[in-house]
Amino acid sequence: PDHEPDHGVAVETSKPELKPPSRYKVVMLNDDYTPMDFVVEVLESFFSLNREAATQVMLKVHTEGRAVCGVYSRDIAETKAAQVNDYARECQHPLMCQIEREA
Ligand code: TYC
Repeated sequence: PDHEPDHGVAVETSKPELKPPSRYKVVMLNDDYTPMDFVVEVLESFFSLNREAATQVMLKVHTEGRAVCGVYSRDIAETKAAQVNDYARECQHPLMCQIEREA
């Protein structure tokens, strides 16, 4: 015969997804009011940075206006930015994070 008979085994026929999912940067923005030690504490607790790395990121935001805190899947990046913004507001600081799709 030209081809084997159908034995009823299900075969995946959908088109394979070839592109990997986009990654998103969580970017922290400078402001004039949030205390430096609060920013360091936030970077340590929400982005798993040690004191030294958190201090470096905080100083980069302070001097350059913004810095990347981490790069994640879209869901994780959105959640981290929202958690930081909610926590900062709870503590009555204007500290802000936003997310940006990686180039
Ligand atoms: N610029 C703030 C100050 O002088 C410190 C600061 C750093 C605020 C980083 C926000 O994301 C920030 N107290």
